[in-house]
Amino acid sequence: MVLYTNYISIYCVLGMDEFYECDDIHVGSKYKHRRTIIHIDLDCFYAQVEILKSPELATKPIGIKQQHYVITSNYVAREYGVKKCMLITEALALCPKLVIINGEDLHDYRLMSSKVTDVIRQFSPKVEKLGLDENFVDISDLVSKRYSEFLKENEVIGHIYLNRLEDVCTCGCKQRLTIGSQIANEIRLKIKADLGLTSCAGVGHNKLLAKLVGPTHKPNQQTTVFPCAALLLMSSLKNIRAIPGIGRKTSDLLNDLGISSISDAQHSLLSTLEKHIGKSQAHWIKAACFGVDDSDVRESGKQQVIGLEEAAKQISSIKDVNKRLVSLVERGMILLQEDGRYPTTIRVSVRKYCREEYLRQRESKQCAINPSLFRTCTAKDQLIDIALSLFKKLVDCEKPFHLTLIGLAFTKFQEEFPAKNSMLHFLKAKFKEVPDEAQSQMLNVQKDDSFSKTKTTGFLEDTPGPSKNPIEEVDYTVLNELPEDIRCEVLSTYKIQEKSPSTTTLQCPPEVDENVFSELPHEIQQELVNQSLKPKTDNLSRKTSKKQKSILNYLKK
Ligand code: DCP
Ligand code: MG
Ligand code: MG
Repeated sequence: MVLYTNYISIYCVLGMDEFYECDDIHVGSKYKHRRTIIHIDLDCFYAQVEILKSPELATKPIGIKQQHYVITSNYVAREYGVKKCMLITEALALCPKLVIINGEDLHDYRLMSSKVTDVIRQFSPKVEKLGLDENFVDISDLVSKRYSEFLKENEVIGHIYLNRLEDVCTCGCKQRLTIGSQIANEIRLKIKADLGLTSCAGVGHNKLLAKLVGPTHKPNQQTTVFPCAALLLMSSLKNIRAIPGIGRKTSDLLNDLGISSISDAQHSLLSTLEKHIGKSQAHWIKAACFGVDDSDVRESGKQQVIGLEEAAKQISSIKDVNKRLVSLVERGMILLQEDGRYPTTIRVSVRKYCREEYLRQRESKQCAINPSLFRTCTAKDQLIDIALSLFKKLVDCEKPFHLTLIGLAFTKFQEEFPAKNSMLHFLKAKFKEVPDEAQSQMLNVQKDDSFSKTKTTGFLEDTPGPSKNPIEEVDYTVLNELPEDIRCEVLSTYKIQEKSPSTTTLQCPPEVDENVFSELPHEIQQELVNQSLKPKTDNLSRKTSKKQKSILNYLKK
């Protein structure tokens, strides 16, 4: 078996083309050191937001509470030993003057969080939001632009991890990361100037190293790790769980194999890891232990989940559950209104009490909801009913129960309310037999990773929501008999296009199968004919035409 120090010497000799030889695997990166990534984490985030609202608090020790815990505190309070997730009673014993502020309403934190992400996006569009106070930003393109102007005397801004900056590698990573440190400083200054918040940054050639190096100097500081110190940074971690992405479940499995430190994992046999935690996870962990991480900064769009939770010591009566679900639905509806999109799925989660902490896992049930529900004045009541029925699938209310958390989440959003006869709606119905993945590609639906991990049993999963939706019920014969003004109102309310009573036979486009074409509704036939005939004129129409053609392609012979 090769000792850890040998890896360093392998690295030093190989420089840019580094790879690490384990017993049975070469760990290397396809990107090598070409990328420059910054991880930004705001200092005592919730506390800073509260101080912005009440500046007189700045010099006082403050703690933000949720339930019975201080979930964060400012750095004045940290001087007294007040830490995150400490019981309020403990915190007050350490710091009797601690000002406690309720942090259960996340509204202001969410708002500030998106403002911070917007500031970071001004430097690069490749920004991935992580929770409320962290962002990764891939600034490789910006660094390339500045690379040609790089002067020898340019210096790293902030700390250099372990002051290690040897000229071993000739790929240009030293210059790139130096420029990266300058950009990190600019971003942090801009966040401070525009929003009044201080932050910490980590700069590295991959996400893992950037995230791990950031907290080595806190608060309001930044640190850059150069490739020559990557292995030292990894080895500084006390436990394998310190690698972001390794949770309790995986670390328990690894512990069972006798792996608890980074060094243990570096020296473990890949085949053994694969057998116990799966191939992809095994490769990822093995690489991560050597500071290798090829994961991309995934641009965050809007939130994929809008969720809220209520944690408590004991929730054990249906009355209490009802009260909490009502509050969750009310708060959730406010967030949805602010977001502006329509969810098509609702999820209820619970955490059942268990003496063994590691067994206290969340369980959830979800079902589809028809977005039209949000246009009715009974939306709140309907959502409460649905949430309660999902809850009853999770917990047998006939028997005594003890929960420590109830959560409600809305997911699978759509920007607009779909009209019954839209192309998308029609194709969605038609695609029922097409496998999920193919559908996503055709309809350009983004997959929600966090969602796929949810434990579901299929309850109501395929129910398309309340069936008595007025839009679904529109009958064109009835519609055409309505007085003109009422018909127009119905049509405009539901964005339905008027169906001509005398539909002329349309010529099937050459690329579409005649049999399929003849089965389509007239308005969709018309749309396909239009698409087929549409000339490409400008950029905009080229874009649209590309999207439409994908539907046309699907129906091609
Ligand atoms: N938070 C929470 N529950 C926790 C931990 C944190 O709700 N168990 C909230 C409060 C924090 C915010 O998330 O302000 C960000 O978490 P961080 O871990 O980044 O902590 P802070 O930003 O508060 O402090 P630091 O300066 O250490 O980053
Ligand atoms: Mg933070
Ligand atoms: Mg954080």
